[in-house]
Order: sequence, then C-alpha cells, then structure tokens
Amino acid sequence: PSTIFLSDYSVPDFLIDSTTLRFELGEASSLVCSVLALRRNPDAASQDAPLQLHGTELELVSLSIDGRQLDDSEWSQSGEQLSIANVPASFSLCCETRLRPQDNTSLEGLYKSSGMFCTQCEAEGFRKITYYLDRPDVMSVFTVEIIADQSRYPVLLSNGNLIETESLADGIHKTVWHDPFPKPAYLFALVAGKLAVVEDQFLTTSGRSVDLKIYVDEKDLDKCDHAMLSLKNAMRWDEDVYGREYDLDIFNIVAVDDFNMGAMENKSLNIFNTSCVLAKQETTTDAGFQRVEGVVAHEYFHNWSGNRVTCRDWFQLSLKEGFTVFRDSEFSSDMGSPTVKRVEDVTLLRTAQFAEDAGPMAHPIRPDSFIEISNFYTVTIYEKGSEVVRMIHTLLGPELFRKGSDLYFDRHDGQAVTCEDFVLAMEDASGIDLKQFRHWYSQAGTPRLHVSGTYDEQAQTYTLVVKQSCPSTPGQTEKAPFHIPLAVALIGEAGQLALQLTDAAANIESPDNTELVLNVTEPEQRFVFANIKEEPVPSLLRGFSAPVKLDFDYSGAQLLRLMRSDSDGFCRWDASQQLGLVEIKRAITALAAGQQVSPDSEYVSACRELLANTSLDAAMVALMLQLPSEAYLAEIIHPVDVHGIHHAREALRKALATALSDEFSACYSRCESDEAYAPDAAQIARRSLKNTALSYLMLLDDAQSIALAVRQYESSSNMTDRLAALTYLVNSTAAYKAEALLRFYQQWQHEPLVINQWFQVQAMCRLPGTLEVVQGLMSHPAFDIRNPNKVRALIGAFCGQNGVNFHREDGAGYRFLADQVLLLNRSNPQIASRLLVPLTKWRKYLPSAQQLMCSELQRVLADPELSSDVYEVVSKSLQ
Ligand code: BAL
Ligand code: ZN
Repeated sequence: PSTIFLSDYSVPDFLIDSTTLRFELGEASSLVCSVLALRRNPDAASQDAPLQLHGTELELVSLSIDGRQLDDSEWSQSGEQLSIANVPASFSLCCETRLRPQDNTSLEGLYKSSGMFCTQCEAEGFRKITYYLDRPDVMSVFTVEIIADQSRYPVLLSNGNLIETESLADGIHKTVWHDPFPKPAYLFALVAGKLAVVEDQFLTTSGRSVDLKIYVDEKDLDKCDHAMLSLKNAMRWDEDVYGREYDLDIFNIVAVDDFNMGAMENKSLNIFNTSCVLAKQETTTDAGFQRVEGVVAHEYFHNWSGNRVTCRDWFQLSLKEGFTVFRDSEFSSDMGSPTVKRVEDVTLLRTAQFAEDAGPMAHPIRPDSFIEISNFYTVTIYEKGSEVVRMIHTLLGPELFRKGSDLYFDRHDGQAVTCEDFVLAMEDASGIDLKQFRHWYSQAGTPRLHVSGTYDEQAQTYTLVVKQSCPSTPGQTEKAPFHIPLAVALIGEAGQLALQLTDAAANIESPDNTELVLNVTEPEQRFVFANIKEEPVPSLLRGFSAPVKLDFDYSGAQLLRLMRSDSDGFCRWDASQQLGLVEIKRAITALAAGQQVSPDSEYVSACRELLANTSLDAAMVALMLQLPSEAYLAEIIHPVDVHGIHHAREALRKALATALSDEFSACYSRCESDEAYAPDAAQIARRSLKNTALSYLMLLDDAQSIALAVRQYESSSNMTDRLAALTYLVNSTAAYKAEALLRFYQQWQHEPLVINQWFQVQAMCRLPGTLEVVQGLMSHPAFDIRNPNKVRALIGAFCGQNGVNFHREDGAGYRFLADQVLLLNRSNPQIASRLLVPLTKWRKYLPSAQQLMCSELQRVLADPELSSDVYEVVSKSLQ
C-alpha cells in the first residue's frame, strides 16, 4: 500500500456539475447507472490530462461518453483508478456498474443490514458504488432514482427533497430525490427497507417548517423519543448559539444495526448505528441516553460544520470533526452539567488521546500523510481537534469566537476548505494573532508544562515559572513552542485572590479579576503576581484550558485545599485524582514489599467529607470518589505493570470501602429514590453516586452488600441501575451471578442492544478465566462477528478495557486478539484495524509483555493478504 501526502495535494483536473444516479436494487445483485456532467477544471495545472476516476470492487457493465459507448481500448484500469484519455472539455459520462450489496461485509459503499439496503460513503466508500471523482473537493448536485420491490422495500430514501414517487409494473416502485446543495460524494446516502417512522416538526427562526423523521425497525418505535427531543434541542441550540438554521424542508434519520461508525451526517439523511439513536429507560443506561443526545446533535451540527462548509481533502478531517465535537460538547454541557461533561471529556482525552499521542500512530490533528484514511478517524482528530478549537474560543472569548465562526461560514459557504481557512477566519474576525497557535495543527505529541511557584513574603509577590516541552513523535523530533492558554487562579485561606501581573504580557481576565488566562508561548516564562498577602495555592489549567500534561509539585495539604474548595470544578476533581494517584503509588510500593495497603488518614477524611457533602453536585462527588482508572494510570506509571497497578488499585478501593463502609451505606440509602425515571442531570447524578457507593460496598464481599446488589438488580426499572448491579455481581463471588446472567439473557434476547451490554459485562469481568468465557461467548447464537457492535461489545471490550485479563502473563489474550484481527481483516478491515490498537501500545509495558505482544504483531504482519487498514497500523506500530 502506498502513502498519500498532504504536500502532494493538487486541485482536481475535472469538476462534476451534476450527478444523476439510478439504483435498481435486486436480491442477487443491484445495478447502478450514473450520469455525470463533467468539465475540465479551469484551475487545474493540466488541461489535457486523462479523466481518472476512483472505483473499487466494481463490475463495470458499460461506459459511454455523450451517448457513445466506449470500447475496451478507450479506457484502462490500474488499482483503484479507471483512466479515459482524450475526453472533451465538457461531456456527459454514463457508467453502469453491478454490485452485490448482500456480500459486502466491509460495510462501506452499498450494503445490506437486516434486510435493508444502506450506504456508508465517508471517507472513500462511494467508489464502491460507481466510478467517480471520490474526493471531498469535488462537489456536485445529486439527483437519485431508486427502484426496488415495493413490498420488501416500501421506504426508499436519499438526500434532499422527494420529487417523484411512482408505482411500476410487477410490484416495483420508485422514488426520485433531488438535493439542491452541491456536495461531495462522501455525503451521499441511500436507504431502502421496511421501516417504521416517528415524525415531528421543527419551526426554524425564519419560519421554515421542517419535517423530522426517524426511521427504525417496527419494534423500536418506542425508543425514538429521546433522539427526537435531542434533535429539536440541537436545532434550537445551533440557532441560538451559532446563528445556524436548517436549510431543507426535511431531515431524516435512519437506524441500522450494522454500522462501522456511530453515525453519519449525510445531507438530510443521517444514518445512525442503532446504539446511538435508540433509547428507553428499560433498555438503555444513562450513559446511553447521553450518547444519543450527543451523537444526534453532533450529526445535526455537521449540516453547517462539514456539509455546507466541507473539507478540501482528508488531511483536513479535523476541520469538520474537531469543530463539530467542540460544538456538540458545548451543547451537551448546556443541556446537562457543564463540569461533569468537562471531566468526562478530559478523562477520555487523558487516557485514549494522550496514549495515541505517545504511541506509534501519533499524528497532528492535521496529519501530513496516511496510507488509509479510515485509520485517521481518531481521538486525536476528534477530541484533540475539539480541544484546539476550544483553545481558540478561550483565546478569543465567546463574542469574538462567534464573530469568527460567522465569518468562516459566510466566507466559505458551499466550499471545500482547509484548517488554515478556519484559523484565518478566526484571526480576521478577532484581530488576534494566531500565528504561533498554528503549531497545534502541525505538531503531534502532548506538550508538557512544568510549573513551579514561589512566594516572596517581603515583596508580596507570587511567581509562577512555566516551562514547556513536547516529546518527539514519529517523524517529528524537534517541536517549536506551542501557544498555550493557561488559565490560573491563586487560592488563599478565604478564597481566590485578586490577580495583578507585574508585567502586563497577559492575557484574558475574569470579570472579578481572580482568574487569568496566561499566554504561554516561550520554552520558559515567568509570571509575577503583585500584592499577594499570603502564600496561595495555585489553581492551574482551570477548566483544562489546554490539552497538556501539567506538573506542579503540590503537597498533600495543597491538594486537599483544592479538592475541598477550588471554585473550578475540573481542578477540584483533578486534585482528588492527584491525591488518588499518590495513594495508588503508595499501595504499589506497599504490595511490592509484602505490606498491607492503608490509605493516608487525611485522604480518607477527605473522602468521608465528600460522602457527607450534599451541597456538591452528586455526579461530582461520584467522580471524585472514583480513583484514577487503570487506563489513566498506564499513561502515568512507566513501564506499565498491568497486574501491579490493578492489584494496588483494587486493594486501595477495598481499604476505602472498609474504612468508610457506614458512609457508603448511608450515601447509598440517601440516593435511593422511587421517582419516575428521567435522563436528566439531577437523576443521572444521583444514580451515578448511588452506584459508585454500591461498587465500593461490593468490595466488602459480605452477605449484606451482595443482598443489596441482588435487590437492586431485581427491583430496578431502569437499565442504569440494573446493569450496574449486574456488573458488580459478575465481578463478585456471589453465587447468584450465573442466574442473574441467564435471566438477563432470557429477558432481553430479542433486544440486540441489550444483549451487547450483556456481552460487554462478561467481557469486562476482572476475575480470572474471563478469556475463556469470552471465547465461549463467540459461539453463542447471539454473537455475530459481522456485526461491529457485537465485535466491540465482546472482543473490543475484552482487549481494550479489561487490562488484567487481556495482559495475561501467558500471552493468551494477545494471541486471541491477533486471531480475531486476522479473521476480520478479510471481512471488515476498518473494524480489524481499530481492534488492533491495544497491541500497538506494546512499548510501554514490562519487557516480558512487550515480547509477547510484538510477536503477535509480527504474526499479523506476516499475513500476505493484509488490508491497507491493518497493514498501516501494524507496520507503523513495529517501526
Ligand atoms: N463523519 C463521520 C461520523 C461523524 O463524525 O459524524
Ligand atoms: Zn463528526
């Protein structure tokens, strides 16, 4: 497979003014006829280049230009390119291809899922449908005719407006759709199937009435309300916060079972993985409800950030994804608890994204090269991309940021543009220089800030010295200093101190002058605060103002002060995590020396206070009581001794449970409630704290706690509480767990999304023997390796989230993963390469693990039929 470089970008030689597609959908095969109005691009370097179209795995039936059939000598094919020499300056190309969607297991292009035809074209799936200029900077107006059996496929959908429906002979019918907005092929979509629909309406600010429809399997009609409400909230929010209105009279969502991604923002026809659209209290956890809200909003927001203004090339993917993730996280934050949302986002970033940035696949948010673009739908492009947009928001402030986004949308509406165009719009609208800030787009790796603070009592000054560095990443050894917005406050005995910098080089101030955003731009910088009358505790990186690792040598007492009283929710939570980290490190040392784990009494007292604190958001209390995850610890403690970390963390949890058992019990009782279920912030917070308390109590392994979990399992009317109880039971010694698992399966066997949760609970069980359980479940009738959700629930959860079992010392976990990757490589390369990620991090583990992991990677690499997806990940991870 060859590497594609950003530096090789050139404008397309041809443009496609209009695209007319006719699909004749059949059981054995389907016929696609495309008519493309092509013309030479006046901006192209060459005006006599051959027409080169992308196409893969296609059966070419016929090809004609301006009505004249081409013979075989007039075109040639090589790899994914079909070349036609000697074409006129402007012409109509007609191409017929035959497809076999029912055999398409890659779930790219046109395929069948549960008897329904559907498409997935981003990034390069359209070339599996017909020969085309399958690149995002070729935008065309699409008209689509769909012809299919009426009884099997009563619903026929594509993008834009429905302009014609007709019943034809022999029980066949057709619909014709026209999308007036020019779009790249990756936003094309088609759906044909037997689907039920939930309908609603939305009135835009300017008075356009939009029909909202969610198409699902008949049995799922009762699970669409939350998605519909989320969609309407998102439409209103985008008008209020960004001034963006919806632009067509119809907005469709379709739910499909077999889907590689979470969802896809095709123009006016969003296609969703069922897991990201269906929700009801009996089948869906609170986290599931929140995921639906976030993903529905994300896909909707793409209508502007992605569709109206799209990407010039795939190196610019973060232009639409980073910006849209930022938009959806602000939306979720406004719909629920901002601090909790921020902590959740930071947690994902600091585990998954920091790990990616430190590993063999590290790449800037605008990569310079790739082999397979599907491998770049990463936490870096999405989550770090969002953090970069957030930093621009912080540096500009909300008003100038809005001015910048208005300018960006106005300037580039209908265009395919670059990350540079986005930054330039922000700069032009605000007058703020973002020259140095641009390094965030081109440099990979997580910057590190070393901060030290000195109080001078006599001068009454407090000085922060900030040093920045960034580790080398593949292909990038030298890094220029970043422009880092560092939000700070100084906490005194009675609260935050007024801030007055002696050098006015800063910066953005809070209205009451007690918080500043420092512009960190140099390798080393000094910030001196005047009129500081007591030695403060610095509160740093408030709100996680930049995606960096920050070191400050806090004492335990300072962290306790931040944990108890910092007004910034993120810093308050982070102080609890830093204290937890200290305790875990002590526990590792104690266990290695054969000693008991006994947490520091001040720390236990702080946890006791938290458990009694009813004024703090219950969700925050829950998050602060949860120790840093094993995945986060693996980012901090090197080399990673998975088993040592796991046992120390568990021992510490058990010690806390023992010391605070009365408090956990009281907290559990206090959080019990019989009010009607609602997925709102207050209830979600209460359930989260209740289940955190139960998880600690279960570590006591006594009859009383087990009885509590059994009672919760049996009496819950919502999946959040039921699944939490099941999880704790499965991880316990309770005899009841086998019966609970059986009854759960029997009750929910007809709900695939619930059965996925059942697979996942078992795959994530920390007890020994889980690999054998997982291997056994692979033959369970409910498991299907062709369904990505099932693969993620069983194999993905085991290998990615069950460290202690995946990293079995005999290497059986690694062998298992490599086997599955080799199997999936043939049927669904995207899923295969994604699954492989836990093995690629081999360098950070103990030497014995490294060796075993490496040899499995080498076994994968030796497969002669490796897809470009898997090849890229495995070869880069071994470099
Ligand atoms: N564009 C792919 C799915 C998403 O990020 O919305
Ligand atoms: Zn997206």
